[in-house]
Amino acid sequence: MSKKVKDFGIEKTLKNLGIKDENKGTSTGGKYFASGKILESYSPVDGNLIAKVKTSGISDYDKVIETAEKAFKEFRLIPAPKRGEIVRQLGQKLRQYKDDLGKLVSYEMGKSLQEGLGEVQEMIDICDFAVGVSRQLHGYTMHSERPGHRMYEQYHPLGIVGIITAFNFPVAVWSWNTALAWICGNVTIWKPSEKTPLCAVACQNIMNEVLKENNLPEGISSVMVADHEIGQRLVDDKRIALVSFTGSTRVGRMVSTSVAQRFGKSILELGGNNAIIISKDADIDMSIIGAVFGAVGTAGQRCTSTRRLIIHESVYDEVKNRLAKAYGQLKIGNPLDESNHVGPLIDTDAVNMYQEAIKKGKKEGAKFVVEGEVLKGKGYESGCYVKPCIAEVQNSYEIVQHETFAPILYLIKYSTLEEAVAIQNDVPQGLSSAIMTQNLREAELFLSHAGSDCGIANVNIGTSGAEIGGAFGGEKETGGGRESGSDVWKYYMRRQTNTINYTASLPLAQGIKFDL
Ligand code: UN1
Repeated sequence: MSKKVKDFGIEKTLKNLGIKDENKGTSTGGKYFASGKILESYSPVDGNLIAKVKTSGISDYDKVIETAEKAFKEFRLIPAPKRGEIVRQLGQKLRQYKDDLGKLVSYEMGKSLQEGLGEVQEMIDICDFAVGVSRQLHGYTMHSERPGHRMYEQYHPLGIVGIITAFNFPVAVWSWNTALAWICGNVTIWKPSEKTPLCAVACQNIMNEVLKENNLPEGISSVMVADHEIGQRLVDDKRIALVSFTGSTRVGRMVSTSVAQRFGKSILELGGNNAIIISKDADIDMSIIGAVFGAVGTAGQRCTSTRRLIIHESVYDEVKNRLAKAYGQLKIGNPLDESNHVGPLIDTDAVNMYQEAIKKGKKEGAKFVVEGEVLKGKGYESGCYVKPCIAEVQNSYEIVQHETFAPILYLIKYSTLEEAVAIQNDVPQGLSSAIMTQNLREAELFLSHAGSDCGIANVNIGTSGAEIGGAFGGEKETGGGRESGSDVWKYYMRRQTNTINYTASLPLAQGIKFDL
């Protein structure tokens, strides 16, 4: 381990989280096992090898599924509020491990320490939320058309829930899915991103403590650090009742098709192409902060990152100049050093995509207000640090229609609000959107059926940083799924309608006569 790693106390963090130099990548709640190839996790922060993980092979996969199937039969018998108690204990453990887990997220993924800690806070919040929901898994009761009959709906657990997550939220997205899946009586199998395997092992270690302390059987919470072949197996496997997938629209399309082929259920949380409309009536100070955080937070690698600013012509130059000034003050560097605003991209492939997008944009006519650049020299040895950039574009450019996971912000000018809304909606994706305005008419129009077509629409808030209490997800090529708050638990259960006759006769519905 390099000196640099020691400087930020990473060695101690890894130890506290139970991460060794060499780890095995499969656990069903107890001892780890693995028969696949070795995966090395390098930090984008300094390019150092953090640790190795032996991945799950096919035989491990079968063992995980069989253990999960067995565990489900037991776990579904535990009353929902008691399952909530398990989730409550996970929330407590996460409070205890918050500093270490937040730091590991920052070091393995590259987001700022503040954002790493924020991600763990989202995990704690969803646990608290799920504990409450565990006492509220309710259905409707209806009046039957027949006398002496009662009708109602109830919800039952699905079985095994497969969770496939992306590198950019390497711990929180697992917890959104798993906390709800568990209170609903399901068991979960997690296939994390191969880019952030240690975050997954750390979470499983924390959950394993909870399972052990409660004498619960193996198979309720499993992790498989594995490649895409195992991922595909999970997607195709009839025994997996629900697949929750977070990732690109390209892969999501394949996942959704495969799951639909076997009539499985899926929750898709795919790409975004999120815009903030900055109106003539916007508070400009607030708009600048919202736009800059939205665009450069997590180095532009959130699915909710702000990619487009649609700015009214009367304030366009002012906003452009102030953004350029703000970008000039951004400090880019080690995300564990809290004086830096922007950390690295996840890897050099992401850097290449950033460069490609800039090149493509220029070819299409983008005019760069703040130029992009790959940073070199001291502190940037990993090769993953880039300069956030800003370009003036037309919304119709192919590159603007595309989600590039990097800090590239596009500026587009508008003159009427109807035009701004049309531009905002004129992309294939539909995750998050926002308007900055102090004008009630504009705000309400933006939120109306004639306004934003996204799953998330905010007023005087940026596009990222959603709270867990609301349903999270988006329309169109974002996939239509919803995760975390509100009544999203219903996605993790199957609905059953029950009609009970408590009379001595058997009247048929719709008044049909059938006498023998
Ligand atoms: C994601 O980028 O996949 O709203 C999730 C946000 C976070 C979650 C983002 N709460 O930005």
